[in-house]
Amino acid sequence: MHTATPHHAEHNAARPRIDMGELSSHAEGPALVDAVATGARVTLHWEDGSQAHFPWMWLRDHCACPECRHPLTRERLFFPLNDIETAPSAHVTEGSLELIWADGHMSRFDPVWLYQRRLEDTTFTPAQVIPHRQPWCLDFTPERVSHGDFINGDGERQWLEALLRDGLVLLEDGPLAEEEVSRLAGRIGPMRATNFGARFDVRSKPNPNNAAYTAIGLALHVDLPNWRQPPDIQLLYCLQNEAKGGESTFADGFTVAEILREESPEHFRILSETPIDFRFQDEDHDIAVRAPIIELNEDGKPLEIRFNNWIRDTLRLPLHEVDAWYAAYRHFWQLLHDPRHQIEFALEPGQMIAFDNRRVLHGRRAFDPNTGKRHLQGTYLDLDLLESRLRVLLRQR
Ligand SMILES: O=C(O)CCC(=O)C(=O)O
Ligand SMILES: [Fe+2]
Ligand SMILES: [Zn+2]
Repeated sequence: MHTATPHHAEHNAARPRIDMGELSSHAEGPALVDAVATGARVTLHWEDGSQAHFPWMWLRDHCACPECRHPLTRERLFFPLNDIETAPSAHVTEGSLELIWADGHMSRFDPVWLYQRRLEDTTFTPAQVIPHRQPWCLDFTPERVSHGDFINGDGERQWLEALLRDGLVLLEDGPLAEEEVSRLAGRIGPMRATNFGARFDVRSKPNPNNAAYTAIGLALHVDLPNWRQPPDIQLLYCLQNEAKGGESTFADGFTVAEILREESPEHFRILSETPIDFRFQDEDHDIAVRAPIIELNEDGKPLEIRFNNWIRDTLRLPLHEVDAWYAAYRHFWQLLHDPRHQIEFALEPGQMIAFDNRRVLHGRRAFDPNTGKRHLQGTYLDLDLLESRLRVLLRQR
């Protein structure tokens, strides 16, 4: 984009906010050679021989002048509420498309910006920097990023990409400092607060309101599936782990759901089509939702796993569905806890595990609080903020 003349850059500098980082590094593209007005649209021709049509209404809506897009917030100010009754005059001026509308308003468009947005080319998506989710293979081990690299080097980007791709990433060699988890989370965005607070301590407590705050072993689970919107990302920072036991376990819920589908399409169907109740209650709260254990997206792929046996509520199903539901649940449970689908390791003090709580299940072995202390500090983050942080980091390169 910065191949534009100064005059051009001035007029077309403000363009949709999502493009700011992306386009500055993809400045090259064919020159615009011709603009031919035909009815309710214009046909543009580029020097590489390609052509594309743009409706007048679309162009008017995307005008990036300071009247149509706020020069500081970069947000759209124009409302597309009136149809375009009179076609504007259209010219290629100093390489850009210049339109003068019936009311005298002028719009200028960068040729490469338009080229990348040819409406005939439906492959254009602005967010290619976000890695695709990759299912775990049988010998999956989490990527490790050192705390020092995260703070001072390229480690934060590597950490974000691994977390988005694998749903699990290990940070290591961090300080044994209270609240380090909050400081790390703060780089990404505000912590997602729940009924357990924004930042919680995981250790054996005298009057626990949650299985995590005891010393018992925790079978694989996701946190807070009793919320309509469970937390996306969980961070657990290890400060002490001297007690005997207490190893962490993880499984990729999406991968195991696919294995369930292969082994028993009927069990998969039951768990993905049958909503059940989840509910947490203590002195101050009663948070409940009804949803299936495996939620699918519109392509039939797993989108969210709700698996947490402690806060599964009374099973409220028609009598004839009950036995089949338990058989399906047992099957999924066994596959998740199959050592081939699970990874296990002890967190060391100074390590932080981060995982996608709506995809990857976590658990821990029982520990014996008489043999030493075990203390983790945890918090949650929103996936939107992770993706945002990655886009911003890549924009600065
Ligand atoms: O103690 C652990 O390792 C995990 C506890 C847990 O499940 C949690 O904090 O959500
Ligand atoms: Fe948990
Ligand atoms: Zn304008």
